[in-house]
Amino acid sequence: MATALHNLSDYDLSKIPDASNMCFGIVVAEWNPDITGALLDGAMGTLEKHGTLPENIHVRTVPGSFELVYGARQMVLHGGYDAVIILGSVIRGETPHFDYICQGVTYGISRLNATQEIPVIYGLLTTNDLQQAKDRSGGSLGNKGDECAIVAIKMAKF
Ligand code: DLZ
Repeated sequence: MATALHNLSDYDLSKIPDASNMCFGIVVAEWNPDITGALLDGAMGTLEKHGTLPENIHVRTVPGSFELVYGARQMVLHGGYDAVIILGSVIRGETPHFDYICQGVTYGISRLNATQEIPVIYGLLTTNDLQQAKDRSGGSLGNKGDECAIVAIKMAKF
C-alpha cells in the first residue's frame, strides 16, 4: 500500500539489475480500463527503461481481475518468461464481489508462487474508490505498474 511516506514509483536505481536479457509476460484485466491501462503503461515503460526489449514483453488481457490467476498460470506454464506480472483494479463500491475477487486473486497468485518455478508479481489495486485507484496508477502516490516492473526484474534475477 502506498503511504504518504512511500511513492510507488520511487526506487533506488543502483539496486536494479540489468533487464536487457529478460523476457516478461503481463496479464491485464479489462475492468476499470483507464486504471489498468495506466498500470500497464507504467510497467512497460519501467521494464524498457531498465533494458528489456519491447518484443520481449508479451501482454495478454483477461475480462476481469478474477481471471488474472488463470491468465498468469497459462503464462507461467507455457510462456518461457523470467517473470509474469498481473495487473488489475478492484474497486470496493457497493458489492460483496470486492472481497471475493480480492481473496480469490490473492490466494491464487500466492499458490502459483508457492508451487511453480517462475515468480508472479502481484499488481492488483484493491481500493475503496476510484480516486484511490487513480492516485496509485500514475497519480499522487505513483504507479503500482512501475513498482511491479521493478519487483519483476529483481525476482527474475533472484
Ligand atoms: C464482477 C466484478 C466486479 C463487481 N468488480 C470488478 C472490479 O472492480 N474489478 C475487476 O477487475 N473485476 C470486477 N468484476 C469482474 C470479475 O473480476 C470477473 O471478471 C467476473 O466475476 C467473471 O468471473
